Amino acid sequence: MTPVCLFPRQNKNKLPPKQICSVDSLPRPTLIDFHGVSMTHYFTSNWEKIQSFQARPDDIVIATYPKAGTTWVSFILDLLYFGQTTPERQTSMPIHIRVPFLELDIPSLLLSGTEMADNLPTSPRLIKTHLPVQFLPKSFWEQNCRIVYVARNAKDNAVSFFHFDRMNKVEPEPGDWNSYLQRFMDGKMVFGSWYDHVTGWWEKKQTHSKIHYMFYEDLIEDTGREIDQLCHFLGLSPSVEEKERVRGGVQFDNMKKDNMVNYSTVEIMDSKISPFMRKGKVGDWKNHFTVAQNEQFDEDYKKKMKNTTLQFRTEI
Ligand code: PPS
Repeated sequence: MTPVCLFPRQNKNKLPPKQICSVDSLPRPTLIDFHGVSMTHYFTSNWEKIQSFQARPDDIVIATYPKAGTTWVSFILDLLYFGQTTPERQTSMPIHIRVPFLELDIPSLLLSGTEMADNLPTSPRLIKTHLPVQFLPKSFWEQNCRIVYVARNAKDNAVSFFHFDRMNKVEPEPGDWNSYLQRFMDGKMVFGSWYDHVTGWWEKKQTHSKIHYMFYEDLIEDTGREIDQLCHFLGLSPSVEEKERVRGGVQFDNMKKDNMVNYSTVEIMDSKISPFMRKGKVGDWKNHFTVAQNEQFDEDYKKKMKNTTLQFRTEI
């Protein structure tokens, strides 16, 4: 069996890779019903440690439904905080090590997300999660941590998730697009229903001032404006030049060719099937939805979203 390295060799202060088995020996997981939310065991097997995770007041949580722009915002935050002080991070440390994925637990392949977060040497610590709001470890609320939530319109989110599930060997088999879209509408996806996720965090934001709720479509429309608003929320005041450097660095084409943020070093993902940095557009759903699928989706969407003030743009 060939050992597989999820991470390139690292320097001191960076966590060592853990490599016990080959990715190919891991079967694709099946969905389980976990307290009413569809999940796979890769995100629930470490549940006690996740729930008892000790947050620090300056931790920053990047919370999203999968494929909403997590990596984009993670990279923006990483550059804002550490781009100038420790530029070597950008060339030697993949983004999933800089910003650990709290609930990820594949013991035979890598350190758990909680271990990686516990060992982060940075201040603040940037921590990624896809957990629905009701599952966020209570310590983050107790410590009154800042939370950046990113949401993306349902149609593009579903398309991006479909291609991700095709290429990611630790996701459930996606099946064909038509059945996948039906599962998306039924909430039978890893991390559950998109509708519950985005509205659950939206409702929480109405009473919790430490949540900054962002939209992928706004980031596409005007990345600089969104960086300004993020800085305001975080209490950061970078120079105009620094903000411009961040804005330029996080453009899709730059991230796509940057091995430290494009997940090409992560062997559970097969970028020959579909690259992680796939299209990065608003409206790609039009290349996937048939007219009938679109009508059915819109009708169902209206029912599911009728009680929320949350609005999305499916084109800009
Ligand atoms: S994950 O696996 O949940 O962390 O994925 P996530 O990072 O949330 O989402 C991946 C999608 O975000 C797109 N992306 C970007 N779009 C535009 N500009 C930039 N800089 C950018 N960075 C990431 C990425 O291409 C995925 O979307 P699709 O539609 O599949 O291309």
